[in-house]
Amino acid sequence: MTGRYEYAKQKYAAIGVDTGAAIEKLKSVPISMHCWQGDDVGGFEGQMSLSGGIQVTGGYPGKARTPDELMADMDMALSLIPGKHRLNLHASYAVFGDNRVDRDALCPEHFAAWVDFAKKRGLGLDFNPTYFSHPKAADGTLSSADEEIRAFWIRHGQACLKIAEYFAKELGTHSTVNIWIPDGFKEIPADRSGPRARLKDSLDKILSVQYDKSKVNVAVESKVFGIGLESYTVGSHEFYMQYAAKNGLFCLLDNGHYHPTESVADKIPSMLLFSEKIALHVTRSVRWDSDHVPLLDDEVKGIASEIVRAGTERVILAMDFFDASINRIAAWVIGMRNMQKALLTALLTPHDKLKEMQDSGDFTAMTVLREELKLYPVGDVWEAFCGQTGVPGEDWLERVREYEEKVLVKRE
Ligand code: RNT
Ligand code: ZN
Repeated sequence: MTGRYEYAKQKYAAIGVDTGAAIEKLKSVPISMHCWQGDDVGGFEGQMSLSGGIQVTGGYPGKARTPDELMADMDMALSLIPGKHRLNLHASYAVFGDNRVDRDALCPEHFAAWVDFAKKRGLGLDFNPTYFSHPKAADGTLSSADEEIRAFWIRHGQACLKIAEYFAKELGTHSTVNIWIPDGFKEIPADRSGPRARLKDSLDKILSVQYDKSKVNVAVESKVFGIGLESYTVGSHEFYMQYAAKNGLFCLLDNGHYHPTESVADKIPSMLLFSEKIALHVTRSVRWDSDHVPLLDDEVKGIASEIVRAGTERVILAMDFFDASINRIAAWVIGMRNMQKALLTALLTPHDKLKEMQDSGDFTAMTVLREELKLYPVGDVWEAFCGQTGVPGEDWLERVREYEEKVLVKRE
């Protein structure tokens, strides 16, 4: 292996790329791993099935049913993912003792078990209010025309900011709160403006609570449409892009939420000319927001390239997929590692050289170098990165299989 890494190191050095620096950089890029891949976006409230125009398909055995099971599964996944990362929680994953409360009354104490978990592992926590899978979310949330419903969801958003503030304080690292709502219509609306005006007002009210803006980042996530909500989405891209810009929030781009020919990679450098930071949900974009596990494909590589060119600290990275048709732990590992492989590929690219070629109009040389690079030995650098961070290179599925036999299949 050392021999192969040495060869790769020299090969990259010849085009001005330092593999050691790339590995060190990759170690410093945290990705927020979403808890919801482990239990099909179920959460711990128990009473409702998934709603909000999103859907999980597949019936692979071994879904986590309790906080302990989910935490154990996340540990298993993290043991196979190189580097130090973060956890992304949804409000529906509150760990209640005897005092169950509704979403508008959630408090830090309901997430103490998660803080404890994160502290022991040195992980940061990010957060998401849950505006779906709830009886009051049947006909809209923050854009609802029913003022009582809307007020309930505003209180939920406010409660979530306080919880994220608690995460940041306890863990000594920032916390990103991402707001996504499913609100929309199956039928062509008669009024497109009213719901958006109400959403705007609701967001203003949520953000009007006192919270530590130096530690809590708020992001807003748009989408094109949801299942059963095909004709209109209140929180559209234009809506949130403008809202984020005006209010100093992060605009969050989920690459499953655009038309199939739109490129999120191309949006990143445009957005970053106007905002210091943006946030991403990385998924595999398969027509409707299907939430397949991300592959190491051109789309993810293109996104990673833009992140590296912009500076990795300017793009807040989170994953968002929920596939129940394959082993859920393997799904986490595949998705997270693919994002890292894409970042490594981008870190091993001589961007300055390529840029010079573009600026001087030498598109021949630019194309040749880029195409030759595709067969460079990135895999050997990846193996070295895995070795240095103490996780298996390619032979990790065995461990997932063992865990499946010992733990997962017994859950049915
Ligand atoms: C849904 C959004 C949103 C959710 C999570 C569970 O279309 O992508 O981010 O996937 O909040
Ligand atoms: Zn998303």
